[in-house]
Amino acid sequence: MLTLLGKPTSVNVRKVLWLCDELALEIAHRPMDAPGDAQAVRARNPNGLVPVLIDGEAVLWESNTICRYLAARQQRHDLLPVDPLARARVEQWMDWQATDLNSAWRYAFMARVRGSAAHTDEALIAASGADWNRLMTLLDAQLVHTGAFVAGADFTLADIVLGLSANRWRMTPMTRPDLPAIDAWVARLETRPGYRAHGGNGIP
Ligand SMILES: N[C@@H](CCC(=O)N[C@@H](CS)C(=O)NCC(=O)O)C(=O)O
Repeated sequence: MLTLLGKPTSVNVRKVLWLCDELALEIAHRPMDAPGDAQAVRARNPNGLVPVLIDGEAVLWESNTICRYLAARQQRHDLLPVDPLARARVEQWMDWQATDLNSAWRYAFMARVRGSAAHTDEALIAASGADWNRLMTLLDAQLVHTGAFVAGADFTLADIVLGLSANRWRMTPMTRPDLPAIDAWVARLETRPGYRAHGGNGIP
């Protein structure tokens, strides 16, 4: 039995929940919001962060790694191709999401959505928002290029990890450019029950 630890508001936890839906994989989800749960997470992930996946004796953390593991475990080569180049095209966008894109949005999101007292510098909020918009514009151009999904004609893990990011971007109160290819792609994602349940589910 698989168990996933992590609060359902976390984009990183929701990636895994959406993927489990795509894989028709049963998973026990523990939100870890009770007293003492933080210690239980830290005991399994030295970073103290979620998601954490437990598969029998095995414990894994890092959301994109968990997604790669589950897709490979279920031999879903449509989501994570075996061909080295096709796989790299999926992974480059997953890595871009985890590094460049995540670094860009954090300050603006913490300020505008979480109302964090540690993120009140208006110049930094503006800079974060501008960088976030710049990178989403770059993703829009990629979607114009593929005409379908992030890594090409087919739906892959890259669409799951970036679908969550796009939902967050669209739900954060800030100035955004019109990006029609992203809108069209999100409409394609909305046809998938897993996206509706865990991605565009009203939570930024
Ligand atoms: N790079 C990590 C980031 C994990 C992360 O930042 N998780 C957040 C939730 S999205 C977290 O655990 N925050 C602390 C908390 O919820 O207590 C991943 O992709 O799994």
